[in-house]
Amino acid sequence: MKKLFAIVATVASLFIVTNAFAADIEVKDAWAKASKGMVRNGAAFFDVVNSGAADRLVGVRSDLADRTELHSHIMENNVMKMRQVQGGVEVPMHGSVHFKPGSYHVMFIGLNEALEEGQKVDITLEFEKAGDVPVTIDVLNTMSMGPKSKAGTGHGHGSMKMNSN
Ligand SMILES: [Cu+2]
Repeated sequence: MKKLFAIVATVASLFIVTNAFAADIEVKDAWAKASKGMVRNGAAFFDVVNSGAADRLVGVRSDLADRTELHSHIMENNVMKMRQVQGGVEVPMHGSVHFKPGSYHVMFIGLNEALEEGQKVDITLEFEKAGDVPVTIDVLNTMSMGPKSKAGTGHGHGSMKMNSN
């Protein structure tokens, strides 16, 4: 009986710890560009907001494409190139990281199907401490600059408002 209690307590504490980490990471405003014609690659963007200790985004996976990778853009000989991120992306304590065009992005290589405007697709971000964080992505028109121009509302203060009643 004592042993059973110990196991239950251990499982319960693991559950609490896992949830505490996951709750610290919030992924907002996730969007991707709709595919054009025969283009088989795509990119997704979002904001990672961390209300806890420093963490690291170490991977991404989806079943949308042959490969789903974390990419960044670098300037090389005055040419913008993209590279797969090595070693993950640091998410600072009580800070945020913005995945946006020309910067960090999630890259879909070899899309199984075109990304259609208005569609929602799912990916999973893998954090070193928070673990797997599922993210739903809105597919937008390629002419859009992102969800901000679409929503027309303030940005980034949603969770603060929720705490202030
Ligand atoms: Cu890329």
